[in-house]
Amino acid sequence: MPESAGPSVATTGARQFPADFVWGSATAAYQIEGAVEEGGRGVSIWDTFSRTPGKTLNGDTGDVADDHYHRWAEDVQHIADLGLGAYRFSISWPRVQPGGSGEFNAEGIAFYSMLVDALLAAGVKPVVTLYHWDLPQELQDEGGWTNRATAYAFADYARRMAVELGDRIDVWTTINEPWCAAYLGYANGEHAPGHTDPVEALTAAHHLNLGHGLAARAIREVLGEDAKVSITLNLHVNRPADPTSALDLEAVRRADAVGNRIFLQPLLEGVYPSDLLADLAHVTDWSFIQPGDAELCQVQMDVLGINYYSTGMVRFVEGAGRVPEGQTPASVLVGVLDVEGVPVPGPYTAMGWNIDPSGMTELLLSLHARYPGQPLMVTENGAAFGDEVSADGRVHDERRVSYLHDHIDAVGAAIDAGADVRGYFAWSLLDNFEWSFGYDRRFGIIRVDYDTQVRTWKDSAYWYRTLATSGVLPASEDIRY
Ligand code: IFM
Repeated sequence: MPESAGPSVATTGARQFPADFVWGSATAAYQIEGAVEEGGRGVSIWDTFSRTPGKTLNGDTGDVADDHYHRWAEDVQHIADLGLGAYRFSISWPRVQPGGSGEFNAEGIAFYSMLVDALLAAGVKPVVTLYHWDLPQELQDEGGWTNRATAYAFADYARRMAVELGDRIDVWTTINEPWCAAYLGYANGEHAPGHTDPVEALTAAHHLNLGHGLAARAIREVLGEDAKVSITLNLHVNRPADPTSALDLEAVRRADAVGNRIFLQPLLEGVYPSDLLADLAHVTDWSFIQPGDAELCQVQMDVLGINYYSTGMVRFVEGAGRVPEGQTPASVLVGVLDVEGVPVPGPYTAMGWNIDPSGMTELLLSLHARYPGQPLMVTENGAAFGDEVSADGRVHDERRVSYLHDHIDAVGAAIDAGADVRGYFAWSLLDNFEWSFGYDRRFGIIRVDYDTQVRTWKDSAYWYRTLATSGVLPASEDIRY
């Protein structure tokens, strides 16, 4: 059990956040729950994908993960002990509706109801994500997100969750990172369902946008206009390899259109960008976007969730284009756009992602400039490092503390410059199943021993507690056990 927070932090010269700023941490169902064959849960595309040889590092699956399905009470206690105001988690669609349509599963719904009640009893606001990539396999068998019907099935599921969990949820986030679901899932095959077809990916991107609009409307039909709805996007900060090159600046525009504005513009403006449609006219006729769809994608959002980890760099290369090994691609469709990802200078995290807090400020301010009235929330930010347990039994993850410090400072800088940022969620509460990287990459501020399931607070958890309970950014060295 963690020791007490101790005296409050000295405030001289330290960055102070607004009193109502929300400090939270985030997880996702498939990454932590385990118990994939318990409680009436159906099969998800990640069960299928991770059990397919060669798809994940070491053949890891989410079968057990952090065993959160059984240890949820302990995990809620950690959240409370951290002094967090909110907890962002996702609902496993196949746990509450095993086939993705038709019958709902009372046992699955009861699990989330219990979790929500426990959070509220601990004074923690539940921030729910309805889709964090674990599509029911039965829907994938019908085409998954390339099938327009999936967007409507998603809205039905959202409606039922609104009925079941009702006003106990603080923020309803429809979808986490549709970019990953569409492009990593359907274009480069790195994520479930593992397809490699650019047109499928663009179709999926549209149906995810549509699913968001339909689901948000369904939630508000059940709970009224005051229900807070949101979506979480992983937007890309793309920089030109040569800032003086008109062609490289053109590459940035193309990568921005296919990576960012394909989501932002329908969701926030009710239109698809005309430059995007033209850029990819040689790949698709976009006939999967039906008249009136773009307008349906747009709903007024109480908060726009932003996940930020690193920056990207691109250049224009006629007729070619590959994303460098180990780099986060500016877009997995860059190849068909004569855009090439360029290695970004380090330092790097264990994911191979460059560490650049200035991108956080830049992204928040660019969103504020484009959508001045739109409140923002950083729904994920964090870093994987090769953490070790030291001889003293502690995990001295100073690189993670420093990463969090610098990025939260960058959020503060954006607020100072006028961005309306309402909260910050550290990714992740716990070490967990990092998708195709399995358990090899640890993002948690709490360590999980996967043999014993023992949770151990890393130094970053102690540091984050000081911040969450004071609202003042502690120095990176300020670890209070
Ligand atoms: O673990 C993921 C999470 O599921 C979605 N956003 C990025 C994280 C780190 O890769």
